[in-house]
Amino acid sequence: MTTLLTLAVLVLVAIAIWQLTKIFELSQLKTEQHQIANDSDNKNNGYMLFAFLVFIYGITIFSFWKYGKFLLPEAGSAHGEEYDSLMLVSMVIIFIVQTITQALLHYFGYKYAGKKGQKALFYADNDRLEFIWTIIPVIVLAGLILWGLYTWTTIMDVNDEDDPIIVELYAQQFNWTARYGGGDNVLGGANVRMIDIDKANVLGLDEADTYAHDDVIVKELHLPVGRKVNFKMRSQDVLHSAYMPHFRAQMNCVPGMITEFSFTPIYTTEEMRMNQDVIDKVKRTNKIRAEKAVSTGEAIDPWEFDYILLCNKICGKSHYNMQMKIIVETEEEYNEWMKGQSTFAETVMKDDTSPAFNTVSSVSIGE
Ligand SMILES: [Cu+2]
Repeated sequence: MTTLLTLAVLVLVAIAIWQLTKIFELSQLKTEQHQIANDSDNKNNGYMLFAFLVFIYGITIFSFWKYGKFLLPEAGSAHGEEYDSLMLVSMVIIFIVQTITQALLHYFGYKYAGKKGQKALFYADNDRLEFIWTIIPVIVLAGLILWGLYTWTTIMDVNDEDDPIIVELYAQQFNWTARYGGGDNVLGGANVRMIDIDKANVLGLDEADTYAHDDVIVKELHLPVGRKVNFKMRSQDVLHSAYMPHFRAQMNCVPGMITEFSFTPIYTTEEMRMNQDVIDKVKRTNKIRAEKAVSTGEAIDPWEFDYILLCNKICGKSHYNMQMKIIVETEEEYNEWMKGQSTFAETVMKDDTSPAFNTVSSVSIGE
């Protein structure tokens, strides 16, 4: 590898020296005539501009066809639709404008290529043209920005209306832990200084705070469909980012402060598995898995779709594996699941050796 890099550096240095001597030659008065572009060179460059335009459009169409299927499926949260519309409209406008201006750029390069004896026209200004190309972007951008600001403030408005469930997402290198407020739906006080590894109080909950006693700590996030969730994020060590792509949600987790995000899941995991895009993705993934199983001779279980919480800040060597499964289910299923969980008082505070978590880590942490 080092040899290859050294060779590459040497080649690049050689090219740089060659180019420098050429510039030096060109800057001399007695330049040879073949170094100056003639009409035929200009014309060829004009054709090449068209060829490049075809290449740009070709690769665009190819990318849509080949990679379009990797986009996220329909949003699984109430605010997701508005977010997606904003994204789609912005992208469509950018796409149309770029397609037209790119074509014009290349066409003008061809049409007004240098010709012997032809001089460029000095054209100082045209008020009407200036007005048109100023006012159109102003109107379009103002519209997009206002719509964007409106969407942003609606999504980011975390409030206690509609009786939301309060859930803490706790980030640490390299896993997530979730905590529910329990019966009173209020999270007990916690601080990293109160972390007690011997007692498995890994979230640093305040034992003296009665609100903490019924808190439920889990390693798999369950959410009832149609009920608003207010997330409160904490980080133990470095910057992390709670990213839930299917819900169009992301919020940084910052050590020393609590950040918030709120959304309402609208489809259960089961319903999302019925989505055509998800079915196709599962099929494609399992095909790759099956091929891999044949080539390696190892049995690989087929993959099933699940909502997921990922970390979206490069927070260390196992960042890629920092994830937690999210299960959206009906209210009854959620209540049933919640009944089976033990509280902070029943686990850590009893001072026994049982683990603080209800569900043993479902995430394997790679090296
Ligand atoms: Cu992280």
